[in-house]
Amino acid sequence: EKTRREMATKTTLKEFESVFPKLEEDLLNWAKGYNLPQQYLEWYKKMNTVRKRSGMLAALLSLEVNAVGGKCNRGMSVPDSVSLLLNRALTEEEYFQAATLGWMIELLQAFFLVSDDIMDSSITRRGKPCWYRQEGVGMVAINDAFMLESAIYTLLKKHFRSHPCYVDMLELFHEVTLQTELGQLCDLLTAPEDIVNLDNFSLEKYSFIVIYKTAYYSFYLPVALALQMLNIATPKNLKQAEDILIPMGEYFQVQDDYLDNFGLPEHIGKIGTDIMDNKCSWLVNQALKIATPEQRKILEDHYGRKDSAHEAEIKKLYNDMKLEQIYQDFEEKSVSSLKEKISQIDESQGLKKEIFEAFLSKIYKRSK
Ligand code: GPP
Ligand code: MG
Ligand code: MG
Ligand code: MG
Repeated sequence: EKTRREMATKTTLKEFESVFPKLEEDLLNWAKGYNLPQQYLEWYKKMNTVRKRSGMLAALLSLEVNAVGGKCNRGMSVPDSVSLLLNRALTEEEYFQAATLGWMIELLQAFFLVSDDIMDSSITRRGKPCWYRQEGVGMVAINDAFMLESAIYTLLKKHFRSHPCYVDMLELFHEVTLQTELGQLCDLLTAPEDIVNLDNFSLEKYSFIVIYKTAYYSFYLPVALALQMLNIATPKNLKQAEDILIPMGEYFQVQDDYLDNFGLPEHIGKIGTDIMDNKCSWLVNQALKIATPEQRKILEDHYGRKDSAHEAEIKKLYNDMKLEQIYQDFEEKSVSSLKEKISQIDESQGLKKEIFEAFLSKIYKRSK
């Protein structure tokens, strides 16, 4: 007899990616409907010659650029969650619907990352120059980001217009986008460019920032969409999901902050910028918590300066302060508290513990 896990087969990146060309075609047809000049459509067909410049196409390609090297964890978790909720493998039609919702999360993510890299003056993303730094792109990237966002609603309308939860899905995307923007606002306002004031940082602020800028769209959104797709979302099960996915998303962003300094660019595909960007990162908050007066002075003299010699002083301090060990202890504590929360889930509301276990096992001890 097959176990539940075998029946509820997990999607693969290849399978998930195979859905994208169909959605890309929908978006292209939509652009055609607006009489997008023929030359762009032809360029688009040629693909490799188009890389740059034209808004819609660059935006689509920027997604491809981002998606191909990406893990697609957020997107793939929609079909996986739907399958676990149904306790069986999906039909072709169900898989397509769930993967389409997953791709909409990937579009949202692409919209955020293209924008975030401009705001953070980042250098690389997924092992390549950030989109705004690619030749011929520049500030067209801002418009590309807007178009990536618009593509979500084009696809939602095309594929879910007559779904009973269409309005709920629409509202969910709008709300999660606003939540992410609020988190990003606080992230940026706690990191002014030329004023370093360490008193501005705190773990309370940190927690607000990361819950909003990361946890809602990365963790809550996929599960909420899976419930809505199956038309079984209720205020109660959405709240249950939120209560566990938000702390999990917080832990995920702590990992991101840790990897910004301690990760290898070859693994994480990006070069850390948090120290130079004066970010209210988990690491600087930990350092401030245990710093001696001398160590605090080092932080004051070198944090948040756009200069790699200053950055090196902070990196050295983080090593001296054994932040790596503090992080590992935090990771173990977080994971056991998350496991405890998962074990207490009341499955009578339609949720399955395995959904959350799947999320956790994908991120535990991640190095990228
Ligand atoms: C991750 O922060 C947060 C986001 C990508 C959300 C951006 C939100 C917008 C409204 C644009 P990060 O800067 O630490 O991510 P990374 O390390 O990947 O640059
Ligand atoms: Mg960033
Ligand atoms: Mg950022
Ligand atoms: Mg980061």
